[in-house]
Amino acid sequence: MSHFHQTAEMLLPEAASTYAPQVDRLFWAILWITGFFFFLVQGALLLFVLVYRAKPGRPAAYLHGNTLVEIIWTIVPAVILLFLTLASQKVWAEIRFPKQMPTPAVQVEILAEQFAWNIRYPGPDNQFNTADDITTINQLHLPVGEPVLIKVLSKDVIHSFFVPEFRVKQDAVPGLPTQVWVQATRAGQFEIRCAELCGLGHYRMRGFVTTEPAVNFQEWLAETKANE
Ligand SMILES: [Cu+2]
Repeated sequence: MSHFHQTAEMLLPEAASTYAPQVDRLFWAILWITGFFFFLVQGALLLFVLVYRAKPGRPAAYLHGNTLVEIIWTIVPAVILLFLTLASQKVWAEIRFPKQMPTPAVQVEILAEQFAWNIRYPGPDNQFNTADDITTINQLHLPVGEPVLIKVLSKDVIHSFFVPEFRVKQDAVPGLPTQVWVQATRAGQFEIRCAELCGLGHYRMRGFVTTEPAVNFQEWLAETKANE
């Protein structure tokens, strides 16, 4: 890997989900394109301000417009935007379209409330809200290498479930259950940050994600159940 790429990757949180690299590629593509045009336009602006500034004896020019130039500066951004839309759409569909979500190995429900994350696993019967459910507060454990379906709910106001390393950010809206899926690619410890200002305690609405081998995950579930 080149030195540049190492430096660039340090600007983003580490990638810990299967689709994180695709999201990052889009991010960099958009940043490079918009960055290039930003400097191009600002440079031209500066140049024009200097070159065409008021000078004694030089009358202001009257320009009615230039159809050719206008067509070019409309078509070029349109083509770029179309390209970005198509590229984004593919990734978006893979991550967010329920029909394209992989069959989950594990399901978990996350109920946000001021100011905590209530986490619920369905237990052996795979049904939520039954006696064998396993519940925790602010402690989300996931097995590495297995698709997990996360149901996102809210008890009170709008929160947002955000795990930067997974490249997942999903609003938790009262009355509107939503779902995301994630497959962790490495074992580690990450944070859930609430990404929607949800009240005075918003700053301390923090959860913890532990990704671990499936065996350890199952052990943790059993332990958590036993300690309930
Ligand atoms: Cu919140």
